[in-house]
This record gives sequence, structure tokens and C-alpha cells, in this order.
Amino acid sequence: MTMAGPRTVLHVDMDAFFASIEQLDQPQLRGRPVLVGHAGARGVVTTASYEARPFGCHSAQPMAVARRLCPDAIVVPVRPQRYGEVSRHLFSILDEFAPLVEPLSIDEAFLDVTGSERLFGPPRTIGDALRRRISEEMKLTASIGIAPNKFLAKLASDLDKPDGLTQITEGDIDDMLPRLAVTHIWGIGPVTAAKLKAIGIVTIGDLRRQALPQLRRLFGVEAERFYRLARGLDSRPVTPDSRAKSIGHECTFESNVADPDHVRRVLLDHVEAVARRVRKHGLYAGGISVKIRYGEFQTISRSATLERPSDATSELWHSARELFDRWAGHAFQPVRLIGVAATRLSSDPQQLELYEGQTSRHQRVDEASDRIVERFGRSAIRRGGTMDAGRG
Ligand code: TTP
Ligand code: MG
Repeated sequence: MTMAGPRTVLHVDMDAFFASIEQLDQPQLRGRPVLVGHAGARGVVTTASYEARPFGCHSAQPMAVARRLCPDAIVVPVRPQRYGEVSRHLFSILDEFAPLVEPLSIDEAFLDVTGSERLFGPPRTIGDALRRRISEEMKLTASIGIAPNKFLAKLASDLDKPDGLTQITEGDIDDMLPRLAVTHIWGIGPVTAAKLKAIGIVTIGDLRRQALPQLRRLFGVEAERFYRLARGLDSRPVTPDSRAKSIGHECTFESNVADPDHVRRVLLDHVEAVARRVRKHGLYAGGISVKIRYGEFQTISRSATLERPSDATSELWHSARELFDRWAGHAFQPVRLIGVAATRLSSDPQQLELYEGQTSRHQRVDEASDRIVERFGRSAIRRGGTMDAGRG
């Protein structure tokens, strides 16, 4: 398998994943609008079946709103364990189709099929075979995108959902990309898109017409990336998760957050999510890095080496909080984006054994919270003491 030269990347994304599984397991739900989530007043939709989407129902919407939009919808509770089981089935199939599979989420992955072409035929044939396999074996549908890189493959899988297969070739890029909205570019969310619109940039074509220095003024360090993505260029390799160089989480606020404690709380949430993923893959982080965007589009990144490789939430948090506090202490400005990544990952816990007593206590806390999160979702647990312990 070569990394240089033209590559073929396939992006798979299951259709209305949780809802489709419920329809599979409960035949009376098939063909009906289904909302998966808690039915209570404060419930949120995790996903809506395709029958419910024309009514305006979608993920992350308050359940009350979705039910108002689609009164006939059937609300079913979330069954994380079952979805995990189906996800493992999906990934076992994906592993057969390519040596390099990079999971993105429970129902989504990149496959580098560059080397598989010799075995299975042209990319479209591989995509068709994978779709058939998923449909026959899992009785579920997926949408697939095929392209020369990750950015375009993910974009392609979204163009013909559900149950679609879309290929973007090198020759298609200059024709189709400029017509799409800038929000198709990773990192350009609704807030940034609104700002760009105010200066006349709506489509990727508009973005392409901006010279690099102008983009630098708009986006700072992100400029180069946006410049390349607007031209369909993306050289990131498909990286199997266990060998990933880093595992990160970040979020952009709707408006800048002026309260450092609020930012710290969100940072802690990110650290917990990252640590959970690190543990899930049996890895240890050698370093931690924190990303902060503030003001208009200024972004900084601060990194630290951990005293020893760790998978413990409390240790990653200690280091992340220190990085944030060091910046906030002398340069705090209202924050637009906060992110954290566990870096220099390895599967070798060697030095940890020296600290057996301490570690096992951390591990017990972490294992218990991982189990709770798996059962009830992320909002179920807050490690109240962790933050206060280090703040004073
Ligand atoms: P997605 O792939 O984003 O959505 P989907 O599979 O339901 O629908 P689509 O056909 O558009 O791909 O997410 C996969 C699953 O992750 C989804 O079924 C439910 C869960 N999920 C949440 O729990 N919360 C969320 O905010 C989102 C977006 C997804
Ligand atoms: Mg999906």
C-alpha cells in the first residue's frame, strides 16, 4: 500500500442509524416516523427516521419541538448497548474491505481502498459490494462516498442520502465544488458562514476567489487549510484509530464566552470524552494539547508532555487545565472555540506500573464512569470534584 500518489478513499455513513435499528428490531415501526430519545419534557432527539425528517425533525432537537412538528411520530427510548453491537458488526464488515479503516463515530468510517482495487475491482464496484453486504447481512442501509481524499469522500457520502453511492473524481472537483455552500468545508459552521456571508462569501467558489493573504486575515492559522479544501485538496491519510497520533474533542460556541469558569467546565467535558476514547482503544497519552480560539479568528495551541503516559481522566485534566490557566492568567479574552487532544498515543503502559496504587484508584473511577456513560449517555455524569480540586 502506498501513501504517496493517487489514493481512493471511501466514506461510509449509516442512514438514520439509531432509528433504522429500532425499525429493524420492531417491524411495526417500519415506514413510520420514528424519533429516538427520551420522551420526557427535557428529552432530546438523538436521531429521526427518514419518514420524520420531511417534518423538520432532526438530531439534537428538543423532543418537545420534534413532537410538535410531527405529532404522529413514535418516540422510542435509546438503547446504546444494542447500537454498539450493530456498530461492531458494521466494523467487522468494513475490516474485510480494506486494511485501513478509520472509525469516525459509531456509524461512520473512512476506508483507504487504494490497495483493495487490485483485489475487488474499481472503486465503484467496491462501494456497491459494501452496500450490498451491509444490506444483506445487517438489513440496514448505508450511504457511501468515494473520492481521492477524505474531505471529498465525506462530502460525497452526504450528497445522495439515504442509501446512496456517490463518486467524486479528480475531474469532477472544479465543476461541482464551487457550487456548494461554504458550510460543506470542515470547520465552517453556521456562525462562521454568517460572517462570511456578510462579506459576500457564500459558496466554495466565492471562497476560492479570495487570495491567501485575505484568507489569513479572515481565518488566521486555518487559512491554508480552507484554501486547500476549497480546491478539493486534502492530504490527510486514513489512520486506523489505534494508531492515531491524537484523539481530540473541540466545540465552537455560538457566541464568545466571557466567563473563564464556563470555558473550564466545557474543557473538562472534552477531557472526559477524550480520555474515554483513549481508554476504549487501550491507549495511553504521552502529551496533551489545548486549542483556544478567541476574538475574531485568532487561534492558539498549547502543548505539554505528561509526566508519564496516562489514560486517566484526572491526569489529562490536570495538564489541560494547567495549559488553559497559564493562557487565561495573562491573556484571557472571550473564547470562541475550546478543544483538547490527547497526543503521542501509544499502547504501552510501561511506566504506569511504578505508580500502581494511585493508578488503580483512578482506573476504578474511570471504569465506573465509562460504564455509566455507555448506559445513560454523557450528560449522566459530571465529575464535580475534579475541577474544584485543582482550581484553588
Ligand atoms: P449521524 O450519522 O450523524 O446521523 P444518522 O445516522 O442518524 O443519520 P444520517 O442518515 O443523516 O447519517 O449519527 C449517527 C448516530 O449517532 C445517530 O443515529 C444518533 C447518534 N447521534 C446522537 O446521539 N446525537 C447527535 O447529535 C447526532 C448528530 C447523532
Ligand atoms: Mg449516519
